[in-house]
Amino acid sequence: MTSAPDSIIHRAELLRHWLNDYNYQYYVLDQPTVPDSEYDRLLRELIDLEMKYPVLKTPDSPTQRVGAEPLKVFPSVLHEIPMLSLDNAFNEAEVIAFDRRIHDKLKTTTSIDYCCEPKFDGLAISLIYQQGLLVRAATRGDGATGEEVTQNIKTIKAIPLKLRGDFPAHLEVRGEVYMPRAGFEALNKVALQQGEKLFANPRNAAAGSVRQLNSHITAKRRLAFYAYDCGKIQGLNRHYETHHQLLMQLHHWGLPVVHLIAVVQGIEGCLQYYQKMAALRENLPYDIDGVVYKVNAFQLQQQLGFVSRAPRWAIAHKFPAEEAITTIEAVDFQVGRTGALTPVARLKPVLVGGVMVSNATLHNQDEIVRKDIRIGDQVIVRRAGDVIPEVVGIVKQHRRQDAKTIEEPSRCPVCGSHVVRAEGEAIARCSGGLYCPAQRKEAIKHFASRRAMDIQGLGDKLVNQLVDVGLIEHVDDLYRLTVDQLSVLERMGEKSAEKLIHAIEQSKQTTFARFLYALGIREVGETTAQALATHFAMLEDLMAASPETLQTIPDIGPVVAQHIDSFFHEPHNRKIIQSLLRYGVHWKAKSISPVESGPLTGQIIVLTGTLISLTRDEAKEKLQALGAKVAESVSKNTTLVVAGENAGSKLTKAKQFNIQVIDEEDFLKLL
Ligand code: 9MJ
Repeated sequence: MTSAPDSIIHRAELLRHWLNDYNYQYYVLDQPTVPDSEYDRLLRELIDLEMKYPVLKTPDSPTQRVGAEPLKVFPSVLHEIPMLSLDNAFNEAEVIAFDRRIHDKLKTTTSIDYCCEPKFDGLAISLIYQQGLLVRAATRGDGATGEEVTQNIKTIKAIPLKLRGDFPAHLEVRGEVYMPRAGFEALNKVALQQGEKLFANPRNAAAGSVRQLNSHITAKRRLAFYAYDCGKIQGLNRHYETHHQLLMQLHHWGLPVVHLIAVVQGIEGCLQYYQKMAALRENLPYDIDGVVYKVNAFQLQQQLGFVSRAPRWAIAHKFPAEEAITTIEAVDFQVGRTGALTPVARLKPVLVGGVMVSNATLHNQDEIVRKDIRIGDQVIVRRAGDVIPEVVGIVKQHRRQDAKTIEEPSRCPVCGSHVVRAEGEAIARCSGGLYCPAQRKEAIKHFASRRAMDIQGLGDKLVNQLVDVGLIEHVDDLYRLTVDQLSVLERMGEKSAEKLIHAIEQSKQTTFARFLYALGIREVGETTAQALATHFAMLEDLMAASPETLQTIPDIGPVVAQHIDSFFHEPHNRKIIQSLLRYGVHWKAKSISPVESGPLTGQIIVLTGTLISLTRDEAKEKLQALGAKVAESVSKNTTLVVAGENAGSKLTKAKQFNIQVIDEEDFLKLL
């Protein structure tokens, strides 16, 4: 490569420095110092220099933002620390309950300081900076794995390619990529002129732009970014005590942080902040769909921890949902995975908060009766965030004479089986079970879904098609499919068939929790599946567990325990599970110690009796995180026994073997 004369090297350095500075002044400080034309002129000069002397290109050069060769797919990447979502509160009572839970958990009555932030309606992104350079950007994905979108993210001028000041060696910044309203309107205006499909709202436009395989297209979209959190940080030379301090530091490192953040005292302060933002909302240059409250002190955040996929120390307080009025043209009953019949209103299409809505749920027959909804009625339709739109009520004064009452069918609209409704239940169900093609289809869709077995490319339409032509009946049949069978399907070439077979093959390697979730046991969602997978070392143990044993697991009550028990007692389900395992569905056996080394490495600890301050599972997790192995029974290899209240035979045995025994107080000290 041709080396450049010193004067040129120097000029390129200067240009990079100026351009990066102008960007920072414009996007982070919100104080532009030069006109756009000057920026463009300098950028052009740098591009020309780099074209002539490619050695001059550096990863943080502003020219690196313009886009690269189109990608075929986004590589998937594992987040260093899972990216959490936020719990939602839809009214003041839920916010007050959140604050109360925090006080209860912290056992305090003094008011908590909260950091309040606007809630952006965009796409959550993780940015990794190493030695100050942006090296990786990824979407949140399912929280554990996301899609790598570095090249696209580099086109967003608000995101620094290089950090400023005294940055740590490794920094993961988290925030939201969003599309300001002006950018959104401009985009749709062009789309309209060119007869292309319009984006429904700025959120979809932002997500669609970031997930573009061609980064030249992303570069043309007017995207912006605000940072609101950090993931892993290494090599930090000072300590931060609060979330707000960290946000200020992010700002100093050159990241945009919204100026509307505020630290307030107590929940009263939060509610005042909410009112202020609700009043400001309309005049902001971007959409916000609520505000976020975060416990400000990191020490308290740590004590509060997480539940499922959200932190206990934060909540999103959503603005009220958007509503519109339209007419119900018809009502259909949809059959779900568990046979539940859901009435769905077919509406005259209407825009609700920027999204065209033509279907809305009526929930169940009791709701229809309670709200006195009839076909032909004018109704209020509401949508909030990503949830399915619902019919809230009717406009009574517009009731037409010929409005028709809605009858719940007595037979399943899909398979003709009897519809039954259990005593006291609001939900009517098709009694066809797996005889009913609708239930089978839904079970297979659920099995294949992203959070379950994650069979990429096996969408709803394809499942319907496969069941309709009789290629599959149950989930295990998926693993019998061949390329030849698939290729004859409509709109399925050999290439796509091969791809799907490959994806099905790949899905065989899964996790215990995903597998349990995929089975579609009633009321076993991801959290319960995870709790079951944590509790039981092996599937056989779970299948043999009694409802009583199941109820000892956190969050599993008598109803869920009964559903799990019935599921595993049903011969048909056992057969399908066996068949899945025979086809090679597998997961890594639970390692007793997930941590390779820690202060308790080498220790084999047994927990017995009742612990007061934490559950058995929490204690186990904590010990494992410190490197210990946690065993179920006392043996000669046991190094320590933790005895809670009413400890029994394990304690006796420990004494027999002369093994050290500690009580709960000492155990907490040990942790
Ligand atoms: C948004 N969307 O504006 C968080 N968010 O914090 C803000 N999201 C968040 N914070 C932790 N302001 C997880 C998500």
